[in-house]
Amino acid sequence: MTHDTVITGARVVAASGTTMCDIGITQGQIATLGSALTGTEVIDATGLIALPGGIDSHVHISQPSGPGIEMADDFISGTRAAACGGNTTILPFCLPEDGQTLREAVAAYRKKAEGNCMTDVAFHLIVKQTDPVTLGQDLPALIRAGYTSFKVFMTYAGLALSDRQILDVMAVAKEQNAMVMVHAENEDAIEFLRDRAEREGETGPYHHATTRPIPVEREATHRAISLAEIAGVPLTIVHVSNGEATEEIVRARARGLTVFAETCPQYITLTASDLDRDGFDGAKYVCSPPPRTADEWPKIWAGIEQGTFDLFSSDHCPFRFNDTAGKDAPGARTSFRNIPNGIPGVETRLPILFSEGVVAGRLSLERFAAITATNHARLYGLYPRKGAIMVGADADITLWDPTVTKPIRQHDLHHGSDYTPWEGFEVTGWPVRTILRGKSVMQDGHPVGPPMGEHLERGAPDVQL
Ligand code: DUC
Ligand code: ZN
Ligand code: ZN
Repeated sequence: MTHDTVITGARVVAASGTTMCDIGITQGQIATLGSALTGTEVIDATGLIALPGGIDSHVHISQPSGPGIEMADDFISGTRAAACGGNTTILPFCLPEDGQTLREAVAAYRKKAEGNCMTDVAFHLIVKQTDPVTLGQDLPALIRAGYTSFKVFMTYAGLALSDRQILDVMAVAKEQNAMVMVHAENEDAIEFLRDRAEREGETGPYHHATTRPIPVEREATHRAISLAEIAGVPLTIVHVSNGEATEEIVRARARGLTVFAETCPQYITLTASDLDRDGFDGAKYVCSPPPRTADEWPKIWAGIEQGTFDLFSSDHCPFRFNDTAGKDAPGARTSFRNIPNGIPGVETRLPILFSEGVVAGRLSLERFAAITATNHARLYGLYPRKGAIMVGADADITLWDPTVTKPIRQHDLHHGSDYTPWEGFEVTGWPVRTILRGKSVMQDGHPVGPPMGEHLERGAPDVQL
């Protein structure tokens, strides 16, 4: 059988293990893994590593961010950056505007994505209200239509849900078989600390970090787990930043609870001191939970290596720095409260983990594939179509050159932000080709081809990782 495309010469990180083989692709799917395959197009990948295309299950794109504030990425630039960073699927969050129903928000978000994506996409929902229409009609209908995961917040005025509301939402997840993702930080504790900091004149970007200390996250993590236990649902704790919150997850699992956990590059490479950089530069690092001290990095690494963390995502939440619609928002220089919250990272997530994890000898290629692609596909209902190199799956493959060493530079990136928090951070290993359903969407650092990304149908979460 002649294939449409054959990739030859690569070390292939397949679902069945890592092996030297050819990959035969026909009609956008992996048709054969074997030797001496033939194809109309032949991609010589000698010296390269073929990994499943990255799935970044935590990104924010074109998300409503408050009056006068604009996210730096829409679907065009966000998925372009994702593809250039070795990703083939991303899952952004659909957040209703004030006054919009969840169903209206999903319809509008679908429209924004349509025809504009260089990767495939699927949406999580954000549940910010618990009225009878949302919980009784919209949310169940959307879950049944394949929006099988949603995020709830324990912080932020206008987004934070009370414990009772979280339980009510979890009850819907249980009934409809959806995954609840939790942003775990204690809003009242943050408000107390913010008010005190402002009274004492501690208003610079650094105090974003001092007013969201580790106990704020540890307590909320414990509470979220307890609420999920009471409701009888699995849950995912997103963007875990420190060792104490990680311990809560380890303890919960030891009690037999089904808890999944996600961490991100910022929690193994950045510190709160970055928020204390000269002038207003610290604003470039304002995200929640905030980066901690370097003492926390080995604790997060231990969680990555030992399997506490199932997911390694970017939490890409991009704003421009030199922009009054971004980090330089009105009032941002007089109080950290007004600095838009989030950092760009969809294009740098995989190179940072490859370099710091695989090249540094902390992670096997198989574990890298699991926490950057396979587990995301399983947990969010995209497996076996997505997330692994195996016969019958979509031909979503990223070719890596493990020998390239270079500093990360804003100049080389494709996101809409005007900076990267990792400027000058040196990495070894870089994706040189991203293949989506058999077609190259990035080659040698440049986006190629038309935006062929599709919105994906999703199934129920697979909680047997
Ligand atoms: N939570 C996120 O998941 N992303 C950005 C900001 C936030 O609080
Ligand atoms: Zn969050
Ligand atoms: Zn996020």
